[in-house]
Amino acid sequence: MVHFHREKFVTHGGPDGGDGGRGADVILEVVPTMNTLSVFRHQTKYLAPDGKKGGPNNMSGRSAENMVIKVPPGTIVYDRTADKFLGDLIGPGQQLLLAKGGRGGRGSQHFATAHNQAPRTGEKGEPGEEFVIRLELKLIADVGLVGLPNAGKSSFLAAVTNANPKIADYPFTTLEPALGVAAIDEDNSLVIADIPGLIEGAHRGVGLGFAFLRHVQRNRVLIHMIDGLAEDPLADYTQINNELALFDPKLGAKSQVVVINKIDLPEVQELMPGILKSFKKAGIKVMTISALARTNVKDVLKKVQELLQQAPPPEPVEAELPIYKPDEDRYEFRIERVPDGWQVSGKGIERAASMTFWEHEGSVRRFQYLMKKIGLDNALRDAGIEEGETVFIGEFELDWQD
Ligand SMILES: Nc1nc2c(ncn2[C@@H]2O[C@H](COP(=O)(O)OP(=O)(O)OP(=O)(O)O)[C@@H](O)[C@H]2O)c(=O)[nH]1
Ligand SMILES: [Mg+2]
Repeated sequence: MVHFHREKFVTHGGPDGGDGGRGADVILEVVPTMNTLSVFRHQTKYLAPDGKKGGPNNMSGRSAENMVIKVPPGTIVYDRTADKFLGDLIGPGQQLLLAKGGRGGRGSQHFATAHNQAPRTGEKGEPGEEFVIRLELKLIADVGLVGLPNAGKSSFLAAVTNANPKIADYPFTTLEPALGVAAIDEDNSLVIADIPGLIEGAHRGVGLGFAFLRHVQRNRVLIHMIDGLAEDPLADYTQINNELALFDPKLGAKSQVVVINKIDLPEVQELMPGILKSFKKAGIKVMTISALARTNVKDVLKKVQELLQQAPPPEPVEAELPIYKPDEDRYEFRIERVPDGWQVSGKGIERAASMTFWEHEGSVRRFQYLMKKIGLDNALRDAGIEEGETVFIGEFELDWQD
């Protein structure tokens, strides 16, 4: 605000225009109860409010309240335009500062000097930041269900959790990873991810393998489900483990509960002694269950819990949150000859132009001073600018008077 102090009996009050309030920051925050990004289908644009204007009597405007956008745990944030990773949001309450609100413009109170006691100048608020972002969700489940298609992974999830996945007698029934929550007791529950069936070549992306294996990276313990009806269960087991290890050695090293399913079927019961023998020979401990009849399923959860207690905590896939730093070359600029004048571009100078009140002489003088200080003046002269030509800076047009 540009304002002069006015009081009865005070003839010449000093400048007393207050500062503007700062604009709101846009912040992403993890809310543990969310588990999809579906809200962003409906709302795709978020505009944080401006700060309030400054008032007379040096009254600063109120800063705007920050805008907090809720996201589920496991959200990965990219700057879409630059295709740059911005952050990985995992823990409850974790925040990522996306766009900083602009600083409020300084009011006229700041512009009085020994020479100019009555400055008719103020400053506009700093422009805020604007971003196009891309959000990706990596499900965070402590436990992942892996195995070949049709092994009975979704049936197991349905047996032990509140989830209601599609189950069918053909491979590739599950097309997208999904979560279920298994209640262990009053205080404890396990989040289990049903991963679509993995096939040979999954580590190279076959059968959408990349998309699925990325989810498995976040799991701390795996339930490896094997179809008791398979021709060679041990070969199936080896194949899945190969795919895991080829995609990421750390995946291959995760603890597993190996489970042979469908023991309710008489054929499987007949095959079982042979199956158990082959696994024992290979030194692999297995559990046997029926997801359909819910036989032994609770024992699997108990074993999983035991392993979870020993498993390392989940590690973020990308290491750290980025830290916002001021641009080092804020006032770098470029000059270009254009048909009707000279185009000056540069983030800092464009920002300064947008913060200038062109109708106030003092504000314009400040801008001119900046042009001189960063060498833009001389650069334009060197480039051959002539009296009366137009200089374009951002959306502004200035007349060049030497
Ligand atoms: N008899 C019997 N059939 C089962 C059992 N578990 C699963 N099935 C059957 O096996 C078939 C595949 O089960 P799903 O749970 O869909 O298998 P999945 O591993 O999720 O399969 P994909 O999603 O395709 O990878 C279905 O017809 C199930 O009814 C079981 O314990 N006993
Ligand atoms: Mg399934």
